[in-house]
Amino acid sequence: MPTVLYEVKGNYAVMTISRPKALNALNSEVLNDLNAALDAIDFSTVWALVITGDGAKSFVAGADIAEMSTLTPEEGEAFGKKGNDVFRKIETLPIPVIAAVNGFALGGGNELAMSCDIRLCSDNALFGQPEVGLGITPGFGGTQRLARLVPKGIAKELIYSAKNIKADEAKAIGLVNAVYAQEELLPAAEKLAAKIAKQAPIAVRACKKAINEGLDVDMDKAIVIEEKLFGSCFKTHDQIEGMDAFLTKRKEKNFINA
Ligand code: DAK
Repeated sequence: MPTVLYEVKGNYAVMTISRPKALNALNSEVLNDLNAALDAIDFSTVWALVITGDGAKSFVAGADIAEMSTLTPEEGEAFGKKGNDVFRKIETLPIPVIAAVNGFALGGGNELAMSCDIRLCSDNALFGQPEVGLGITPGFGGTQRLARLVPKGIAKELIYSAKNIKADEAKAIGLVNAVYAQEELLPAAEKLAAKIAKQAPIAVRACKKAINEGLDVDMDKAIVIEEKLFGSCFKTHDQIEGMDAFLTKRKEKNFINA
């Protein structure tokens, strides 16, 4: 049985981490399945992705503690690299990725959510980086992404104290965009994915690249990144279609990702 399920719904898709007996904790098998599922996405037709966890209790309860407990330093580094490579793949995926956080997002679970572009959560969600309580540091980018997503002092407090926070606090610090009742979460995430997938995909992808790459450099360089991506949109089918629809007052647009 694959531990990652994948369903295409029109121009967006839903990927579900499914290892319910361990609250969807990330072992090597899940990381390998996630990597393979990401590699199999057909970006010519899938224009946005939702990632969620199986069940109503847990998004991902972290990296698998049983698997990690016996690792040597070398094996620990290799395990960290496997997770980091997959999470970086999500972060740099050409299309927007929405995390629908349906419960526990602890350790590697919070790190997975933070690799996505946008986070929505259920009202029973719980976020945290409990690693220091296990005698390790966050290993899938937690120290880096949390400190970039929320104020640095808050990131440090959460990481140093292994404190968990509930959905409303996650919203208050900007870790998630919105909180929903459990049964409303996936529909809301899918509605957002569908709305994104209605826009011109080449433009949406260029925006993701501009934001991600621009934030890593100073403003002078960042503006040039935007200029080049802006320029690359012109004379594409989707730019001509989008502007023609506006100028001819036409509601329906036929974007083709070219
Ligand atoms: N790993 C393995 N199994 C887990 C798990 C996890 N992270 N979380 C839950 N499970 C398993 C439990 O062992 C239990 O299995 P059985 O005993 O039934 O066989 C089953 O899921 C149900 O869990 P509970 O019975 O504990 O359920 P509760 O509702 O009572 O509690 C809980 C839910 C999420 C509060 C609790 O399970 C919990 O505290 N889980 C651990 C959460 C956690 O500490 N997560 C962070 C893991 S550390 C690195 C690479 C990566 C990382 C670090 C470094 N490098 C290479 C440097 C990442 C680290 C982490 O993510």
